[in-house]
Amino acid sequence: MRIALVAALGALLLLAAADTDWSKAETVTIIERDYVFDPSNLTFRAGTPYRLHVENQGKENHELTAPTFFQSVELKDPRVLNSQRTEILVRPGEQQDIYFVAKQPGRYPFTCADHDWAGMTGLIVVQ
Ligand SMILES: [Cu+2]
Repeated sequence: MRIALVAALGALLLLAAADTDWSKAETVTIIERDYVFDPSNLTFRAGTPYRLHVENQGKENHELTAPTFFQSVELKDPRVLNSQRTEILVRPGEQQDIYFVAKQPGRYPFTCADHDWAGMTGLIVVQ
């Protein structure tokens, strides 16, 4: 009896994790230019689904490189990131969406891996 109850609870927890309603995701837009993120500071609430809309309005490729952040979130579709799950590439004039739920409050610095030397950096805060 107790084992069945534990199994049922486990199944419920799994369902809850898989049950994120992405249609309710809040959109946050970040623009990439040569060589800056606008805005460079982003704040998210843990447990809330977001659509992070990344637009490259520059003339060069830009990444949004955030290894610790991307490891710590639930992603709707990890395939939008690179295979190491550390960054997303957006080509000039293109845009990408990352749907995620942040799990862990904290401060997560990010960069464009190609242009951190030029000051293309920012900070994500999860509350
Ligand atoms: Cu860049």
